[in-house]
Amino acid sequence: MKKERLIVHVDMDAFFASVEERDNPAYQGKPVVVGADPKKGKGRGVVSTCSYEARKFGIHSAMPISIAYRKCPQAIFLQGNYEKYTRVSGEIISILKNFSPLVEQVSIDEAFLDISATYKLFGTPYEVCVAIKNRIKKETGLACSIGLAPTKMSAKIASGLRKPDGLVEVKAEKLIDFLLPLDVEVLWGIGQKTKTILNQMGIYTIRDLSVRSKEELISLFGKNGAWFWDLSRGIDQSEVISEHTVKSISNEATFEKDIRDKIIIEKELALLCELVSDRLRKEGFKSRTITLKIRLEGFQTYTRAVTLPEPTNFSEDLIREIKRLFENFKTNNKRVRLVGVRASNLSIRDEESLFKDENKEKKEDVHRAIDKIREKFGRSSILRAISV
Ligand code: TTP
Ligand code: MG
Repeated sequence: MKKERLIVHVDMDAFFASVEERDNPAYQGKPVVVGADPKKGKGRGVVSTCSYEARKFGIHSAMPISIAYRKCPQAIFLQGNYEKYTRVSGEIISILKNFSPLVEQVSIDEAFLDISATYKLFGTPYEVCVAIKNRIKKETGLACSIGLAPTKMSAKIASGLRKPDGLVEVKAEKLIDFLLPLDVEVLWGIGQKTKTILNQMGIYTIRDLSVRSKEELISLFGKNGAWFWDLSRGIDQSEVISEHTVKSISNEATFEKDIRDKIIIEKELALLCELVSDRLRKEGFKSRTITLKIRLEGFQTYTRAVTLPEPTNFSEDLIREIKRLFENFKTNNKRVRLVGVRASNLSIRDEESLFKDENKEKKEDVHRAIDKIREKFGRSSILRAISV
């Protein structure tokens, strides 16, 4: 069984218009339309977005600006500042990264987070969402809506349900009940064309779809049919892909000249272990598989790996394991040209019950303190004896 996931979808409310209102208090509470210049009703182009106040007049994104003008000539029409919105978007993503390293930005104003491994640091999953909303409000002055659910698709649907300033949680045991009454078009991949075909078959809601056989859907829509069938039952394994979903962290060094002296090689390896464990801690990971890479004179390259019973990001663990791998490696009296250390099989730092082990926690505190000192004074200020 796959572990239950907690996915958050954040979508800013009336994004461009809200930024404009924030920066021009005189606009607040008024209908604000961002888009093409209406030129007193003769303008061409469309509405990018509008404030919720303007939506009361029937104005919406992608509507011709001339129609928007006709519906509400007294609205504040702005051409917008894309550079500014991009900057604010970046600020929001930075805020989100405080709550999980797994953040996937999907458009200028929306992102997914996988908080399965990190929510305990902040309270319940619901409390994480409240904290995200508060922090975005406090730091950017803007409101967002959030969906919290076991899958990406349902989180996205949930965030749209109580806009603006909404927060909707769909618990795993309620996922099917949540999906069944919804219109089929909310399912990912169902556009106007597919919807029309489904409607012709008498399928309007997800419930209608879920009672059809998988084979029937496959015969109609090919591979997509299987995907629709899964989605209608809440099955959606798609993962939150952060910009750099890191698979491994490694550092290597080439000696200025090929080396035979084991002490020098061990010193270099210890330094590489320090660098790798620094990066693991900084990026919030622990690793279970540590790999030694050795290139000998003549360019033959070898790797030796060990998988640990428990993940770690402590440099002394890496140094111990790498040292052992190196001791068991036969150089056949050849000189070494390059060495490398790789940490893979990564998990997010707080995934395991790290708070249960007091000793471990203290050790982590020490490492964090060392990291801080290094940040301040440079990495050479504290190095374990062997790598000095
Ligand atoms: P959306 O999130 O779709 O809309 P929104 O944030 O304005 O409003 P909502 O509260 O419903 O989420 O899009 C985000 C921004 O992208 C929006 O502020 C402007 C821009 N955009 C366009 O320029 N053209 C469009 O057709 C749409 C849909 C959005
Ligand atoms: Mg939005």
